[in-house]
Amino acid sequence: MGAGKPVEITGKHQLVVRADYSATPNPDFQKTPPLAVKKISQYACQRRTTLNNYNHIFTDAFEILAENSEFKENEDSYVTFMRAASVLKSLPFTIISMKDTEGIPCLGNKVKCIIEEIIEDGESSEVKAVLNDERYQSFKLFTSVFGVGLKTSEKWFRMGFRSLSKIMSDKTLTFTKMQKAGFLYYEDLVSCVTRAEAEAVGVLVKEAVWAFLPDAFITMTGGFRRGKKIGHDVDFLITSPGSAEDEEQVLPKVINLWEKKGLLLYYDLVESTFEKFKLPSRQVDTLDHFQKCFLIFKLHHQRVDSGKSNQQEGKTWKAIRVDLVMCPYENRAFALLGWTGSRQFERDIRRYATHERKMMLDNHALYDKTKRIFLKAESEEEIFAHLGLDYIEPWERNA
Ligand code: DCT
Ligand code: MG
Repeated sequence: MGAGKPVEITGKHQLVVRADYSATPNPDFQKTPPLAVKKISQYACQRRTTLNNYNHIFTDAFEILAENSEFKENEDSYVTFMRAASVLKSLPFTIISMKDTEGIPCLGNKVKCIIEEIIEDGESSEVKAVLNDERYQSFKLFTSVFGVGLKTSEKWFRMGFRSLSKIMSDKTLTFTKMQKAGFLYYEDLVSCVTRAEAEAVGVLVKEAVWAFLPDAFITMTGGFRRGKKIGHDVDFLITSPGSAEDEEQVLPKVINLWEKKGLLLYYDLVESTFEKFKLPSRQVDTLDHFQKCFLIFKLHHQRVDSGKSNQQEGKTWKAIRVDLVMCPYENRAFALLGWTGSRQFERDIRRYATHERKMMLDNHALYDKTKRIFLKAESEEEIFAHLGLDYIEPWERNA
C-alpha cells in the first residue's frame, strides 16, 4: 500500500512460524487466535521439518561442505554446515534476499557469506572448488562402497588410487568381508531402495520374526518412517513383551532361516552389550548397545509390488541393505526415537536434553541428573513430554 503498487514478494511478507503451525494446512485457520510469532529454535527438536524443502539450493551446498569437512575430520566445521542446512530445511519459505535470513539461528558469518554468494551468483565458489577437489571426489567414491570408511579411504587416496576398478584389481590390497560384499553388490547398493522394495522386505521380516516370536512388534524406522520415498537401507526395530532369553534367540534364528533359503548375501550379527543401569551416553553420536544385524538381503523382484522397472537383463533380484535391531521392551520408545532419526534431529534432541534440561538421552534411556532418576517412557510422546518439548511427528523430523 505504501508503494502504491504490488511489490515483489520476499520472505518478510511470509509467515515464518506460527505458534501452532503444523505440517498440513489447518482447516481451523480462521478460528485460531491472532498470530503469535515464535522465535525459530537453534534445536532441530523444536522445529518441524518436513520433506518440503524450500531451500534446496542452499541446503545442497551446505551438505556438500559438511561432507567435505567430515572427510577432513574437521568436526566443528561439519557441525556448522549441518546445523545451517538443517535450520534452512525447516523454513516454510525460500530465502531470496539476505533480509530473509534475519533472526534465523545457526547462520554464522561464514554461512551467511555463502548464502549471499548463492543469492547473487546462483552458486558458491567454495562448493564448486570442493566438487572439483580430487580428495573430495575420491573420498566420495570410496565411501560409497559398503564397509569403506574414512580410514580406508585415506589409505587408498595416499596410495594414489583414484578409481574403484584400480582398487578392485589390485593384487596387494586386502579387503574385509564387508568390503568384498560392498564391491560385489556395488551397483545395487548405490541405487536407492524404493518404498515398494522396503515394504517387500518388511513383509519378509515380519514373516520370519513372527515364526519364532509371534508377539513381536516390528516397526520400520529410519528415513522411511519419516516419509522418505527412497533410502540407502531399510531399518527395522523389533521388540516383544516376552522373555529376554526368547528374544535373544530370534535374530540368530531368522539369519539361519534366510541363509538356508539363500536370501542372505552378507550379514554381521552384533551381540548386545546393553547394561540396564548404565547412564545414557554423553556422546551425541555413539552407537547403541542393542543386539543387531547389519545385512544384505537378496530381494527377488517378484516380491516387489511395482518393481519390474529397474530390472537388469537376466538378473531376477536386487541386493538391499537391511538393519535389524532387537531391543528390550522397556527401552522400545527410546530405541524407536533414536532409530527414526534424522541424525541431525537425534543430535539436537540429545544436546537439548543436556543443555536445557540437565538430562541425558540416548537410544536406551533418559536420565534426570537433578533428580538422579531414570525417566520411564512407553511412547515417544512421553519422552518429548519428559523433556518439556512439543511432540514432533516422525515426518516432521527430517532435520
Ligand atoms: N542410528 C543410530 N545408531 C546407529 C545407526 C543409526 O541411532 N548405529 C539412527 C540415526 C538415524 C537412524 O538410526 C537411521 O539410520 P540411517 O539408516 O543411517 O539413516 P536414514 O535416516 O534411515 O537414512 P537413509 O534413508 O539413507 O537410510
Ligand atoms: Mg535408513
